[in-house]
Amino acid sequence: MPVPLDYTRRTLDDIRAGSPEHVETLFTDLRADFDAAAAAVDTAGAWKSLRDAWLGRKSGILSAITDNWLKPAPPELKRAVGAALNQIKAHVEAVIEERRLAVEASADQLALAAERTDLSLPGVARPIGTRHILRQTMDDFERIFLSLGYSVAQGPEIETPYYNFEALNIPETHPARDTMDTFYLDLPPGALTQYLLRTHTSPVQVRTMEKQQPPVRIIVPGKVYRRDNPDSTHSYMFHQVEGLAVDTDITFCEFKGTIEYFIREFFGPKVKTRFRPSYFPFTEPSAEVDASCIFCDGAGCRICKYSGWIELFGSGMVDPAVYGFVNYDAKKLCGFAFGLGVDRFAMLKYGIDDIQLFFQNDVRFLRQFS
Ligand code: 2NL
Repeated sequence: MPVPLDYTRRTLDDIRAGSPEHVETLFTDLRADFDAAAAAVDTAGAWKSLRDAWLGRKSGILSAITDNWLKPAPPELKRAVGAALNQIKAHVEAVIEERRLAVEASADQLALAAERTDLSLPGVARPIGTRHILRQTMDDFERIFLSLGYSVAQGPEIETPYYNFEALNIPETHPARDTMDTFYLDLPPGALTQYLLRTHTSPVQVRTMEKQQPPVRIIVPGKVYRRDNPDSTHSYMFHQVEGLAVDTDITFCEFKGTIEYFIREFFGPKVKTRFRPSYFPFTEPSAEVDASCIFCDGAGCRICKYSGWIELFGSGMVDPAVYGFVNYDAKKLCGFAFGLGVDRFAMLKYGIDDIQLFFQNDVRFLRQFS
């Protein structure tokens, strides 16, 4: 804000020629000019310009007025000009300080407004995942068997024919090799061993028995693979839990009691169990385990094909031939084993009619089991 030189020159003449009243008018006009300029100040930059324009030592308006009005004033007006100058100086200094506080306060207000968090805004709803229903089902199996003193064992999904078949008493010519249509891996040139994707989790039990002397009580949850055409009850990858108990004094009674306890823990206390004779190469005797239909309580319905029973899984007393492969003494040891489809159990328990739903990962399906 440059000093209005014209104004000071004109007023200098006015002061030389004027009366005390005239001096008062000049200072009133000057004050009005300042007040208008001060009122317009709304930023830190404008405030600095105002201060420099009016209070600057060398080129400020008040310095100019001291030089141009007070010094050359005739003796009879010097007192009036001096008093008026002191007054306006005090006024200018006070108002400039006042404006500084006001500008700083409004800058603070702006900064605060920009930083303000609106606590009434709704939060961002983040979708929360759930454990997959198959994982939940396997966790249930693990909980039940851990409570009976079993441990959880795991092993490779890529296996050799020895662990997947031979050691389970399924020789090369055995028809069971065909029924469990197997994925064989391409042989690298010069490879001596054939590899395959395990068709059941039994090889993990074999590996456990190789490493550990009885007593053995384990369950083995995991993925298994079979060359099935996908439909609502088949998938080339599904989940199994197998169980194995081997000790010196295990009876068929412990076997039945364990299975019945497990079925009731899983499906509820009302469910009845029945054992039907069956055949597996790795158990003798073998039994198919049925449960009374959980949909009709055994009365007969479409799901159980009006039989009142639902086939659940296979089981049996471990065939002594299996012990031979793991250097267990078949004369002193006894045990039982079972193998069940986790996917099938989950479908029955939660009324799911298509196994493919487990693997499509549609959150509308998955989040129903949170
Ligand atoms: C089924 C039912 C079964 C076993 C798996 C097993 C494992 C060892 C020894 C003896 Cl190491 N048995 N597992 C026993 C009975 C049934 O699975 O439907 N499998 C084809």
